[in-house]
Amino acid sequence: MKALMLGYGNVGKALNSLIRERSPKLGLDIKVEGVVTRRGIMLNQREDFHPDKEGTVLEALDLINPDLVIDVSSANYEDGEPSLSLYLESLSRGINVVTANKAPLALNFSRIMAVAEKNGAKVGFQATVMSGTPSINLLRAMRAAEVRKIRGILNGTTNYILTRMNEGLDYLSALKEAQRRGYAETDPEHDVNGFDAAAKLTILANFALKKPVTLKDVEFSGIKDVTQDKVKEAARKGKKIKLIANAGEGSLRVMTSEISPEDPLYHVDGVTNALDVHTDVQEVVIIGPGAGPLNAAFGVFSDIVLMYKGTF
Ligand code: 80F
Repeated sequence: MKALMLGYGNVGKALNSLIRERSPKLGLDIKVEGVVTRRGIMLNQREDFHPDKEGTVLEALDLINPDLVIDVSSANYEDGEPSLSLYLESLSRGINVVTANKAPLALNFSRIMAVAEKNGAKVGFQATVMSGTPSINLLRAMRAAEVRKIRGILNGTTNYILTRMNEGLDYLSALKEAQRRGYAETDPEHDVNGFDAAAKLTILANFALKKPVTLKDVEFSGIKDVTQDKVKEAARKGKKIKLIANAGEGSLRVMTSEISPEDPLYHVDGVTNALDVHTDVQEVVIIGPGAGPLNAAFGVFSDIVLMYKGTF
């Protein structure tokens, strides 16, 4: 199988290693024949990116004619480009897409899925929500139930920062640690102002609650007004401040909240994320790493394995 990859940062590099190391054991024959970044197109596989050619990702699509397109490029919340055009063109040619990039889906979920369906192509997006912890793919397995409400901690960077602040570290040092560990977005403002969690909630609302919403429909704020004093004050009351995403009847919201130990989200610390899904049959809570290059790459790779070796 020929693959074209857009983006080659922390996640792209981790994914390349996963594909190389794990595909043979799983009976998958994947060859990444092209990698595109802002610097051009790399046609021969190398550990470090060196462009072999100038050109855009759409030119690379024509050049390589892949079976699979993988998007591990930075989120562009202005218009979702160049990823959006890449998905629409690939899907209209019947080429499957797997992505870790939330922006195109948070801005144009319905449009992308309609093109996929019309052309019998698939879109994998597990890594966009909770990285390698099955959230989207858990929901795929729960299709027989009707999802009524979703609540979660959906951003690893902010949960890591809040946890470290609770341990006494200042905000900026905690953010720097999260960046060093590869948890943060290319622009970390997208994490701390709630944008990233709002994008994930938009994707979940579309997929699980079948609401045709976009990022504009989410009311969100981040953690920038959380001070050390506020964290300490919450701790004195036996509580913790968490950035909570909520989607239910009518409301789509991401905001900080003081929660107590009885709340299943209270014990979710560090880069760990959690998703509490209420369906008409049962409530399911899933907890696991929400960020990290290997974790996000694992989410992408899991989609590829499910697409070609399982059911999707
Ligand atoms: P990084 O900045 O390392 O790399 C981005 C790559 O995209 C670079 O190669 C860059 O050249 C390329 N690129 C940017 N704009 C381009 C353009 N216009 N054309 C071509 N190439 C372009 O970013 P990461 O960390 O590798 O992330 C890649 C994608 O994975 C992004 O969309 C992330 O949102 C997504 N992702 C990353 C995660 C992580 O842990 C997690 C899941 C998805 O919860 C949190 O705290 C979240 N911040 C993490 S979610 N790194």
